[in-house]
Order: sequence, then C-alpha cells, then structure tokens
Amino acid sequence: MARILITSAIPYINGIKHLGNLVGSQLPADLYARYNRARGNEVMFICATDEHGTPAELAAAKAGKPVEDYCREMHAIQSELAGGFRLSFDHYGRSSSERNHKLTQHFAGKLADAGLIEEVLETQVYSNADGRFLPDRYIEGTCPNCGSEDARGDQCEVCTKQLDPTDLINPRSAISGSTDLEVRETKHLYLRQSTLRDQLDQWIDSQTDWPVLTTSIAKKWLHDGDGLRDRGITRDLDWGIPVKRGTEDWPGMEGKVFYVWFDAPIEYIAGTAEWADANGKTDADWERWWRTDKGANDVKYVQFMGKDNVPFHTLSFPATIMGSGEPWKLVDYIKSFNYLNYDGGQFSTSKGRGVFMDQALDILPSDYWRWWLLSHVPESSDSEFTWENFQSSVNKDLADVLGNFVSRVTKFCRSKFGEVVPEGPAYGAAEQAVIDALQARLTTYQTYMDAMEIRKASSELRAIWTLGNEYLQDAAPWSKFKEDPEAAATSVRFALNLIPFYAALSEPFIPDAAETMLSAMNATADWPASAADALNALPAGHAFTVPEVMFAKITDDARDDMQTRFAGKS
Ligand code: B3M
Ligand code: ZN
Repeated sequence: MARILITSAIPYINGIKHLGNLVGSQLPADLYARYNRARGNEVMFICATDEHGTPAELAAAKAGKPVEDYCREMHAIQSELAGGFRLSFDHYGRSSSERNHKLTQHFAGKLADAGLIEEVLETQVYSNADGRFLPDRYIEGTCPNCGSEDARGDQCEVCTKQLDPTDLINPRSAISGSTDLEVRETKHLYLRQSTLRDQLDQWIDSQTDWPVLTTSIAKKWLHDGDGLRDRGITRDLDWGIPVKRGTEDWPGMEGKVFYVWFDAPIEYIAGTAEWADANGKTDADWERWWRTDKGANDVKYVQFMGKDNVPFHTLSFPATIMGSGEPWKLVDYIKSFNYLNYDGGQFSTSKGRGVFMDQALDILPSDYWRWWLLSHVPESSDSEFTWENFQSSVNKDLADVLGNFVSRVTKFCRSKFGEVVPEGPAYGAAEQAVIDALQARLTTYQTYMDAMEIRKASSELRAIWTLGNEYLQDAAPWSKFKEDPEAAATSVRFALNLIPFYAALSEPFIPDAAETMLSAMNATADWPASAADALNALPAGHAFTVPEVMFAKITDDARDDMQTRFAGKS
C-alpha cells in the first residue's frame, strides 16, 4: 500500500469559481484521490480557501462586510459547492486558520535564521484619509498613455500598459476616492531566493518524469525571466498573517502582514494539521505526511494546479521549504493544466460569462459536469467548452452508452427472469473474447490513471463501456430468448456482471452514477483484480433492482437556452 499526499491549488476566497477554475486543479486532484483510494492506497487529500490579499479585502468591502465575516461565509459556500461536485477532500481548510498563522510565522523565522531574509526600505503611496498604505490596485487615476480615467496603479485595463502607481496622473484612493496621497517610506522583508538558484535548478533537473508544461514554465522562470529575483514577502495591509519571526515580534514590522503568496502554499501543510485537529488526531498524525524525519519519506506528494500557478510551486514554495533547513516534504510530482475557454472566448467573472459552480449544479447533476470536464481537461493545450460538445458527450457517452446499457439489461432481465441474476450455461467463446478485451483495456486504464493521463484514461473508460454495449448488441438475448432461454440467461448474467465492474472503474469520474449502479446491483466497489474475476462476481440467484434512469439526455432546446443564458453581458 502506497501513501499518497494530494493537494489542489487553493481557490481564492473572493467569489464562486467557474468551471475553468474547477477543471484546472480541484477536479483532477479529486479524480486522482478517488482512484488511489480505490486501489487501496492511503490518501491524504487537502484543499482550502486562499483568504488573504487585496482581492479578499476588496471583495469584502464591496459586499459591505468585515473581511473576517466575508471569508467565513464564502468558505462555507465554497465548501458546500465542493461537496456538490463530490470533491472528496480529507479536509477543506482555510489559509486564515490559526495553524497557518503559526506555521507561516515559523517558516519566516527559520528563513531569517538561515540568513535568507533581507529587510528592504521601499517607498509606497500612503493615503492620509484612509490612514493606510495603498497597494497598487487600490490606487486609481488617469493613464499617462491613453488618458483613460480609471487606470489602476498596476495597469491600465483600457490600453493594457503596465504602470507604477507614481505614473498615474491625478492619483486617488480606490477606497475613499481621496486625493490626499503621499509617498512614504516603509520597510519590507524580502526572501533571498536567488541564493537558492543552484539548489532549485538541480532539484528541477532531477524531476525527469514531470509533465513538459510544468518543467518548461519552471525552467523559463529560473533562467530567462527575473522569476528568481528576491521578492517581497510582506505587505502593508490589515488583513493577513501578522509578520512575526517564529513566535517573536519582528522589530520594525509592526502592523504588517505576510504576502498572500507566501502563506498560501504553507496552507497545504497547515490544512493537514487542521485535518488532525478536526478529527481528534495528534500532531504525529499529520507530521507523518509532511516531515521526512517523522515518517513522510515513503509519501508520494502530488500537486495539481493551473499553469499560472506553476512558478510559485516550482520556485517560491520550494525555496521556502529548502531555505527553512528543516526536513519538510518537497513535492514529488506537479500536474499542471492549460486553460479551459468558454464558447469562443474566455470565462469572465465580471461579465458573468460562462458557467459557475453554483449555476452548474442548479442545471444538472455533478456527474454530467465531471464527465465532460475530465474527458476534455486542458492537458496538452487549452480546451474549449461549447454547449454542442457538452450535449453530445452527455447524450452519447453517458446516456446512450453507459446509461442505456445498464437500463436495457436490468429491465430485460426483470421482464424475463425476474430481479435475480439468471443461471444458464458457463460463459463461452463470445464472453471470453470480451473478457480478454476488457482485461487489456483495464490494464491500459490503470496505467493512464497511475500516470495522471486523464484524457487518455477517460477514452479508455469510454471504450470499456462500449465493449459492454457491443456485447449486448451481438448476444441479443431478447431475440435468443424464445428458442434458447438458457443461452439468453448466460448473456444476461454476463451483462449484469459488467455493471459492478463499470461502477468500480467509473467511480473516480462519476461517483454518483457508480453508487447508483452498485446499490441497484447490491454489490460493493472492490477494484477488480482482473476482468475475469469481476465478471464472475455476481452468482446466479443474486438479487438486484432496476435503477432509476441514470442520465437524461439534453435536448436541443435546453442546450440553446443554456447557451443564451450564460453568454454574459458585453
Ligand atoms: N489562490 C490562485 C488560484 O486560485 C491561488 C492559488 C494558491 S495555491 C497555493 O489560481
Ligand atoms: Zn491607458
């Protein structure tokens, strides 16, 4: 039994995520977690909400709520939606937890002890009316390039020019609108990650099995970009983790917090500690996943994320871990994804363009989305959601192939033999041929799932479903029944045995449908040792029930309605 630690990039707290966010980290991570549990491995699957930073503060202000309340409420909402999509986290934590405060401060202290933190004096815009420093995007003004009056301190969205706050003409506070601004000096902590360049380079070079997408991004930032420039890890904000050196105050850093990207990955560790706290476990119980001196040596740690998050996970977070000088577990494999586009453009939160997690669950059950998203996951390039494609996948793969197979054989059996597996003679050449084909595909499916080749795994699964349909079509027990009911019984017994086999294999993709199949067949979801074993699991006389319709087809009218409804306002 292997031990697999799985983390998904932790979604920002500000607002409900769209399907592109979901398929870029949490959903594939869930697929891998479910598969590994099914294979009998010990799994720890952690996610959390990413609650700090300017966007959280801004969203709370917009909602007219204290940021603590806003985060608590949004965490509950995101947690409920995760449940709706059957994301099987062992714990869904919060980066604002006490555990993360302590661990983040701990890491900062260790990095300082190792001489990897530098104190830097910077100039920043201070708003007298607001009584605070304003980060770039809290400052607005006229763009020096195009004259737009709503340029932000980091960028003008109209002409896309990147700006410094001091470039703006007539700058004002985005919070109060006040123009009573001044430039003040403020001290910040910088992580000297450039001193770890060789160590990081060697580490990345040693990861020969990583996906090209991951290593190419890591290498690009390590070598050509200024990715390994020393970076500020503190901010002049109220909301966040107060800057401390371990448990000690940090002179000169009063009133400052850590930068959100410093504390967010540490939440993977803190989230596991939160799991221990929430389940009456000890520190040793979470440390055996994370500390190589406390049992984590045999853990395989896999991270899932969108490509924009790769630099933080291949450079900054490893720099924190390595720089601490403590035996924390480094990631073993980083599975990264391209982007999912929406119907000829991009998903857009501000324009309400595309389908968001809450809307998706209002329209259709989670399995429909899980199947489409995972079988079209943007693995080797960006992919695109279209309603035609969604409709066709759902109607063909789920309704016509899998759903129809289950419904047809269970209903036929009920009408001719009753709701028990019929006997008939032993399997013959036709059944053996299907078993052989299934065995070959099962082996391939496992190989792809082990390798996180998700699209290939989904095609293999689809092919496995199709084999059952083809068998039933050829065996045609409904036409055999009259002259040779015994032969028809054998075909039905074989086909009924395919249902729990399908349930076990499909569970990582479509857990609810798998559950429906298993409970109809009064069977358990043991991962098949072989196709031959699985196809003999239900003996003659085993009782079952005909399940409800598993998948309803999406009509052209419904498809067109949804396409209009989610087109967004321009
Ligand atoms: N919250 C960005 C994102 O959701 C960020 C990921 C943090 S992972 C430690 O894409
Ligand atoms: Zn401009």
